[in-house]
Amino acid sequence: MVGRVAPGRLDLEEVHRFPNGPEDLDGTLRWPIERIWAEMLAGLRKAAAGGPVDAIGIDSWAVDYGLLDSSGTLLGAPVCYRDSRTDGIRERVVSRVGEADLYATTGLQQLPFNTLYQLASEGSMLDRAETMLLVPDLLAYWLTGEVGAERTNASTTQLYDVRSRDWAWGLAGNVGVPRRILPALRDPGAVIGTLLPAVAAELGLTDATPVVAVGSHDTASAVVAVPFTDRSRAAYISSGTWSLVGVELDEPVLSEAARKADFTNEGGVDATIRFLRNVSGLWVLSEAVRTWRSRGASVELADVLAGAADVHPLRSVVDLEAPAFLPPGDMEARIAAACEASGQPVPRSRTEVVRCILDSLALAYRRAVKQAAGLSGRPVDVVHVVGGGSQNSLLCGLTASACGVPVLAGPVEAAALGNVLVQVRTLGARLPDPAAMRALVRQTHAVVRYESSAAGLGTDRWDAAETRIASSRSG
Ligand code: LRH
Repeated sequence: MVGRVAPGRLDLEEVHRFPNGPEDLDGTLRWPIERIWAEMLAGLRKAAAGGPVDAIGIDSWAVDYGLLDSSGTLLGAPVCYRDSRTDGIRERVVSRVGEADLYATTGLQQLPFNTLYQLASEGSMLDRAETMLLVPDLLAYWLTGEVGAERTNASTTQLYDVRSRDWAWGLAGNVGVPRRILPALRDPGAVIGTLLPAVAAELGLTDATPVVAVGSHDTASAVVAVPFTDRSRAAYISSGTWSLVGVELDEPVLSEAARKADFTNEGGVDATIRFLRNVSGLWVLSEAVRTWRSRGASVELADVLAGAADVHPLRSVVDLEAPAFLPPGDMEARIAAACEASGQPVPRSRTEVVRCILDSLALAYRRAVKQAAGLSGRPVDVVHVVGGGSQNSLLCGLTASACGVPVLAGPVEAAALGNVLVQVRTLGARLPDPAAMRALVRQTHAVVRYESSAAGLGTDRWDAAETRIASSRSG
């Protein structure tokens, strides 16, 4: 994405896009990092061909990393968090360090794939590792030769102390993560370095081009671009492969209730706290579509979504946060199994499957928005939806209905906007804080409003749907 920013102007131009997904290499799900790197360079070359590039910023999904040896060589392509290597590891680590202590230090949701658990599954590989670099930090290292850990993404590792804002050294020692592999932390807005001469030459850019640390966790960048008018009365949903549902705070919430609700306190840009829950996302829908296509069906997303709008609402709902929906595979079959287990009708057609996914997502959003409000003591008058899901009008309408408040949908490319906004501030733009950045987003990007009455479903319908899956959730 090329961003162009000036007073009253904030544009994005998509110059290059490529598909990305984990690949099964020798029985392990890994990211094709060499291809990601090559595609990233291809995109930068196209950007450079279009005019001067003042700076570069990288954000990506969280938690995954590459290990480098002492010569700076990558020890294998990063393993994808959806790989089964972490099965059972969380339980082992938690029994050793204690769940309450873990939460008091890191304030993090217990996702089985947190970096802490991935590292704990590495075994002797850690002996060979000199440095661990999260994916955006790894790509920035290849661009600049500089090693470091950007703070918003470091905060997702469960190895970061949310109060001292340093690595959780004691915890790392306790679980056998060597001190040396955790690099120095850097703040969003810092200049990481300039392009290595060879890279600059290959891209057609000057080697004075700075690479800026942005909110390198995609969700942190997306939250920067949520067009809040009053963040103290609003929740956000960053809706893409995952859905991150929460509120922005100045201080973490580390209460027992927050721990039990499994809420996370991730670090945001400008030392804010992203108090949120990671509640599954459109991954389940995209995997369902991928599976249908792999069996020869010609399925267009727009068609199944249009069909799903006419399906009887809330007929069957499932707990999309269940571990069964994490790995790649046949989502229709998993949904059928979950419906059977909870005594609900099994969706019979593709549109019924899609409707079940969207109803279930809206139900999960409702739960998380209510919890975010209750646990933070904040009222929620409006829910902002950003990311790919903001273009899904059926999902947005259902979300407004489920949450009982209006939804403001957009911008769709929130992460790219937040990324660019932090870069231009470093370059000198007068955007002193996220509020100023959000004012510019509001001025330049329209949102679509969905009323809570739009789907014609009352609170009682959502309550009843919740009851149907409550037993599977508590079990
Ligand atoms: C969203 C995201 C999310 C993480 C997950 C691994 O893209 O970064 O915030 O939990 O990917």
